[in-house]
Amino acid sequence: MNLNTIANSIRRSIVKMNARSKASHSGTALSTVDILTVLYFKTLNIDPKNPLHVNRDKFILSKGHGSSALYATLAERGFFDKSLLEGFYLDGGILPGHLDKEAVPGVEVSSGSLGHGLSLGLGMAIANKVDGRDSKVYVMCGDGELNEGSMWEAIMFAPCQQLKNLTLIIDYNKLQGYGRTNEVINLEPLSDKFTAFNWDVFEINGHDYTEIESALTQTTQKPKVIIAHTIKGKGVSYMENQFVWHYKSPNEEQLQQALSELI
Ligand SMILES: Cc1ncc(C[n+]2csc(CCOP(=O)(O)OP(=O)(O)O)c2C)c(N)n1
Repeated sequence: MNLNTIANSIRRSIVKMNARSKASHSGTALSTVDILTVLYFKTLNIDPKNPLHVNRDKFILSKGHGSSALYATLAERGFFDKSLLEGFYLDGGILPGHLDKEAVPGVEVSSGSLGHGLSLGLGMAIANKVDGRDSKVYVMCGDGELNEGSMWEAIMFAPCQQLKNLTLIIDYNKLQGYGRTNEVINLEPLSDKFTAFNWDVFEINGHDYTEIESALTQTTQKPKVIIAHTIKGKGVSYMENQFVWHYKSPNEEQLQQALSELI
């Protein structure tokens, strides 16, 4: 299966999950899918049959309100049965609206309260280094999540520890919970900020599989940040770059339109 086919299947799961449970955050989830697809189907050293093996790479979705994307990706990769997705965010289901590491195999960290994933990943990267493991740690955050001061504490700390096994991926979809990122708290010049904090910086199109894979696999001597330019709602025409899809869930007609576009 090619990556585009896999990503479309994940996107179909996401819109169905959010329509069924009337959940928010469809746009949030859809912007991450191409990166998750490359990570889980090309890059990460993981084994769905042995999800806790000690030498595995770890991925943390720090923007835990995009949970539907990670659950759908893990199911697509075979960590658990896709039928569990049907109970997402519903009474009786086992997949909560924000990420729960106890819910299903493959979720490394419970998240949803923004600003914590990088610090947790940093600790895991230090543990790998101390224990002499080659395993890598990848953390994805939102651009709005960079409003959290705790993010910048971790961004300062990682280079001091020379954590070349740590990668931060910024899902830079330019929208957040209360509007456009450059109007809420402008992050620019973002690349210069990370360079000044002593990270190796890669800036890519977060929907181009070649660029994603290339940035993920570059070896560095410092912690790596991938500033991934993405589109909130990517793949569903009426959701793309539309702030309201941070909150709304698709009705039946909108769901059918989305599914017809994701083939
Ligand atoms: C500590 C904390 N404060 C506030 C929120 C409420 N909240 C949920 S999503 C969101 C916006 C996140 O924007 P961004 O990181 O850009 O993610 P996107 O949905 O755009 O991908 C906020 C403020 C939260 N989840 N955690």
